[in-house]
Amino acid sequence: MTDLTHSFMDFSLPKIMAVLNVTPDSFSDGGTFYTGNRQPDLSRVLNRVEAMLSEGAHLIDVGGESTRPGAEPVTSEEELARVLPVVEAIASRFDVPVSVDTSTPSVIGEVARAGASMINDVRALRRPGALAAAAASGLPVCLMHMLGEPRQMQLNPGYVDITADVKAFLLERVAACEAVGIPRSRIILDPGFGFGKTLQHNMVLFRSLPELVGLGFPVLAGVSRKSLVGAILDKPVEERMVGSVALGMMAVQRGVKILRVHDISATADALKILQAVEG
Ligand code: 8Y4
Repeated sequence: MTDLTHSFMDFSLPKIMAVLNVTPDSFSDGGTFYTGNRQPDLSRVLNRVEAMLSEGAHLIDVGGESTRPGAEPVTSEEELARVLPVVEAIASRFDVPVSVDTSTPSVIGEVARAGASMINDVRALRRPGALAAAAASGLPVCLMHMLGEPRQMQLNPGYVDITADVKAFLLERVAACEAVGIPRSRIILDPGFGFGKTLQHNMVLFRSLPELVGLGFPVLAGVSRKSLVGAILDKPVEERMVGSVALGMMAVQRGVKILRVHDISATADALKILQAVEG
């Protein structure tokens, strides 16, 4: 484990994970780094990363697969072509941990070699070969709860008890990790807001964040610009910053240690206020 990985697993203060989408069809952050075809424009990516760091990002989450509802799957070759050059470029030029939003075993292996510091898997290492690849990488992993697959996850999500179901799912994935030699000290948990959940499910799950935190793992949460914010405010994605930051601070007050966000400087300011008051 590198020093970078070590310092990044120190959660005495909450951390800002900044979203860096390298998909040609990303809708949530407006910007695309694609000019021509297959590969993102690296100089533009690096400029964006520099800005993210100056705004207060602690961790950059690079994603090459669109996980928005209804999105078509990409091949592992395509995903690798999007993500690997970006991870290499960031890791070699900046002293910031890079997390990679991927479920693909070959991508896990390649980005680990390229200097990534964490694997962020919305499928919680359920793809065949993903557990073994993550174990071999030696990297920390974020295990996220999702009901079904992005293509159909919002069609008719149903739970017996959303909080109990999410906890049981995550604990089963923790056990699967431990069985392949990924130690508990390398595991981060995430309830997966918006992934196969109605507004009502998201709200109940949000209120039970302290219970999830009580499992003893660092908890990551992504609420930034999501439909739960939009549904509460009745606002489109480009008008959800304030609501996202407000909900993010409430998550931190409930024990969340990593916030996955689009609006970095606004989140950094809000966290400073929170810390100044709470000491
Ligand atoms: C507007 C903006 C509407 C963004 C929807 C979205 C999470 C995640 C995503 C999360 C972890 C997204 C990759 C979905 N969300 N990883 N990834 N936790 N660990 N949707 O909540 O941002 S992508």
